[in-house]
Amino acid sequence: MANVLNAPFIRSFVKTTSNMYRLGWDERNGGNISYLLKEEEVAEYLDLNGVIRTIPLGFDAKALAGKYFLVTGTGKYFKNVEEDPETNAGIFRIAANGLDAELLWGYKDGGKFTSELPAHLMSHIARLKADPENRVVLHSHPTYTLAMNFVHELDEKKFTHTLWEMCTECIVVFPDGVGILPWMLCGTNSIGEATAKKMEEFRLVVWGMHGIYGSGKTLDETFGLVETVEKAAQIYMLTAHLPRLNTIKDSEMKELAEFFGVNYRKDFLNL
Ligand code: 2HA
Ligand code: ZN
Repeated sequence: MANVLNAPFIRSFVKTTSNMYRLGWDERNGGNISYLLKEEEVAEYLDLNGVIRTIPLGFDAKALAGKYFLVTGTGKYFKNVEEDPETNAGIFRIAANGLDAELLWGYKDGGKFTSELPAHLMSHIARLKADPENRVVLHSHPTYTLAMNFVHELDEKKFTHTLWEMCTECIVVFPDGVGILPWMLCGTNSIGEATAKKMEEFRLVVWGMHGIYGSGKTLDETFGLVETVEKAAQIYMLTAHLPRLNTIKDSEMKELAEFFGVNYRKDFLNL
């Protein structure tokens, strides 16, 4: 059987965690990623009957029973995934009862999946209903997005509108806008349920004064979504205290969305 460390899904996972770390978005153990794998791609590298351990999930994920996930480990640092993926991440299947993770690879030091697994799996359930091709959920603490949380109203329309105004391509990249949750205790089923509810409508969800969740079909696409929000937030934070002489007008954003044929949140523009 081929070495799983050479699998494209591990290579792209490692590359993503390293990029996020180097961008300063995932200090210490900040951030987590879950990647829904296809059974046939896992079977190329791992014995599907070789369950190493069974780990209780702590919530009901029956809607995902039999599905395979590659997920960062709890307490683990994005910085270290590249040099030792097998300790810092794991691959598991959701058991038929929907209540356990059946570990097939990883968490080598006896560890387990991220404490934010409820938010991840509940978001996967919500996103798969909106888009059957959705495979990635990622959480991060991007610097400027977080800074913006402290100085900008945490209102979905106003926050999205400000981001859209900051980069010409924003309305095309995330026409569905950004959902926002108020500050909440993290690592709980409650924040997981609240995140998943927002994910029914948005691929991006800000956790007030904490960070952001993004979802998408591939790691690149999902990373790119968060990267685009972060770039817009950076422009905002670099200019918010200066007199604004120019802006991208709502009529221009509409023109962009129509030219690129994206289904944008019309109620987030003031036309
Ligand atoms: O896993 O970012 O929200 C570390 C975190 C918790
Ligand atoms: Zn976090």
